[in-house]
Amino acid sequence: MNKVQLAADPAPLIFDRDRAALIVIDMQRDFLEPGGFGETLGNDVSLLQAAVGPCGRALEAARASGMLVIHTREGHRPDLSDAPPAKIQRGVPSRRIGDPGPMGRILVRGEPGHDIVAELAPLAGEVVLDKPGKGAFHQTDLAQILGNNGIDTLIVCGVTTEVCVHTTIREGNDRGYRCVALGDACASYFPEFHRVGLEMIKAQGGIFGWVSDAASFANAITAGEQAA
Ligand code: C5J
Repeated sequence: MNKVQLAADPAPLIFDRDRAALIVIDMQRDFLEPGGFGETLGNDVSLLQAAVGPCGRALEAARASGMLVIHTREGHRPDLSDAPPAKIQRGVPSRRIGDPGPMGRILVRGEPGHDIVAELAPLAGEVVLDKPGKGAFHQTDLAQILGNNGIDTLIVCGVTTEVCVHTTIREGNDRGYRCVALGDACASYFPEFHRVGLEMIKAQGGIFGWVSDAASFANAITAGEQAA
């Protein structure tokens, strides 16, 4: 048991470092770089850059402590057989899922846009989880992986705060995991949604979980290491 005390809202959280996983949600070129899925929806993708540095700090600390690291990627099979028509047809994007773009076909697995940004590239041996939906539990083997590793606490960062980060935290919370969002390591195309998304997680005594930040997480697991 490697007990860690994490500064968080609405209250500090004590967890076992050996039973925690860092989940980095969808830090993909399709969301963060011009010409990808995020921009086709009319968003200013530069707003997501704020999360890159803090995600990197959280990753560095998790790697140094030997914590389980999981990267997720939202995307679809090249034949789009796992993409719900309602998702493909929704809205009036400049390009739809599967259409060719400057980083390859939009939100399709194996295309350059589907890759995780270079700064946060997964290391050999880290789990890379492809998901067709917003939540990381939906139609994936995440629960199996977490169960096999004895995980009970999820430290979550990535993009976007109110969409895939929130959906994953809600899914994790309902499945009995302690879920912590690292606020500065999350970002949204809508700063107000980011702010309110984090508020929603920690409201009502932590209705979905806790909110902390990358530096507090790094300090906590490093301190846990020294005490171990
Ligand atoms: C979105 C995501 N925003 N990763 N996906 O469509 O949050």
